[in-house]
Amino acid sequence: MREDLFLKDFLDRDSLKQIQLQRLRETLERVYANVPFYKAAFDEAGVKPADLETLEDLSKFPFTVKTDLRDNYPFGMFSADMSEVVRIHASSGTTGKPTVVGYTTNDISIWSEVMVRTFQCIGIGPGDVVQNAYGYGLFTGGLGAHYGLERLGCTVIPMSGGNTEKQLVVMNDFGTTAICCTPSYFLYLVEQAEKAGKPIQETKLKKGIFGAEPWSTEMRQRIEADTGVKAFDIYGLSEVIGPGVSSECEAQSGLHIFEDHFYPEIIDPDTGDPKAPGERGELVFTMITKEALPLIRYRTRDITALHYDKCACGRTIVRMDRVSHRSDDMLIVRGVNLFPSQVEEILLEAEGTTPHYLLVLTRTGELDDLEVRVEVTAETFSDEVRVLEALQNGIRERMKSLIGLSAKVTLVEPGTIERSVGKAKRVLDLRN
Ligand code: DLL
Repeated sequence: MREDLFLKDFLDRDSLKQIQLQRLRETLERVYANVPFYKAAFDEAGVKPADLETLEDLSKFPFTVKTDLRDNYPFGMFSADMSEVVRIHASSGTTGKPTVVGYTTNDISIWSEVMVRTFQCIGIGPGDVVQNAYGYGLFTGGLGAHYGLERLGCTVIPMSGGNTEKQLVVMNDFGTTAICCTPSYFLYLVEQAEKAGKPIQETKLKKGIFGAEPWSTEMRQRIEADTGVKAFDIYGLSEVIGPGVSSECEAQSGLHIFEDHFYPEIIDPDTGDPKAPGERGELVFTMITKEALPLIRYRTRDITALHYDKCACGRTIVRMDRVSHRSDDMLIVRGVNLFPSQVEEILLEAEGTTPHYLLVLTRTGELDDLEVRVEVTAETFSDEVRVLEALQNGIRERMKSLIGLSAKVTLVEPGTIERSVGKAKRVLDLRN
């Protein structure tokens, strides 16, 4: 029997706010009673759960940051007894201990609900054969998408990440109609499919459910133009639930946040002050229905803006702009602030490049050097030196005029930059 979870995306905003307020109150009570960290943090800020009379009052409560989870490693922030925790996931991060998250039975049910709503946004349902190439394991991508797909009634192929040859065999033989993976892994699949003589265009694949890493509008255009696969952006993070926090719909004008479960705010990342709708800033979430790990005002570090007007698809839930970068992704090169996404846009606007690139940072004495390595297509690579030089100069000049930075641009042979099966690595910082 099909569930009408769908309707939850179309509530009138006043009813939605009532639901949010009620759930927010219950959550504040829950963490104050169960989590020593929150008892101490609220007491120190001089606030009690009962002080929340309106949604705006949430700004009186303290933020939670990633290091709070690390300091209370592994289960110190949990709000449920371990006997009620039925699942653990973790995100590795680049340094130190992983961030550990937990779920009760009810949390798992909410997670599959928001994943169902994600796939409904994208227009996937029973009859679709979905190849799930997000990693299964401690990473939330694989199992998160899996439970949603099953609950929705799709045919799910639990591939996990990697094993590229087999992915392509399965895609052809099982008639995959939609694929879940990171956009960078999809690019790799496209490339390998071509090499194997059976391009993606010749398969039944129609839709890609891409997320877990930043990717630009230019990247989407390339994917759609080159493969005919419609590329949808889905967003989430382990600390909030995993994938299923927000998703694009078929109108593709921002990602709908499932805000009856995850209450969003935008703040100024430097001062912590709230920002108005439409203004860009750091995205902050309070999980208002989770039991095992409801975090209060969790700072994601992801930069975006919120839009409350009704979407062309009719959904009333708030939309966020696609996340092009995190506040902690920023590189400072010779005093110039730079996000890898800015370079990606410049590279993909140029004719003859591929979406495979790497930024390499080195230091000579006190001076930073930036090298932009980008793969070019096989046809471009075999072009005359004059053509290659023109491409190189063009990119260098765009970098200089748009970002204000002189960079060395190196055009490299197709297939020479390392591919990833999960999140892509775009920066190699050798400065320290
Ligand atoms: O990446 C959960 C996920 C799995 C989302 C599958 C979508 C699909 P974490 O490993 O905890 O969780 O990483 C979360 O990845 O704070 C963002 O910085 C980034 N991120 C996730 N989705 C997107 C996206 C999963 N669509 C961190 N666009 C987040 C840009 C994204 N960045």
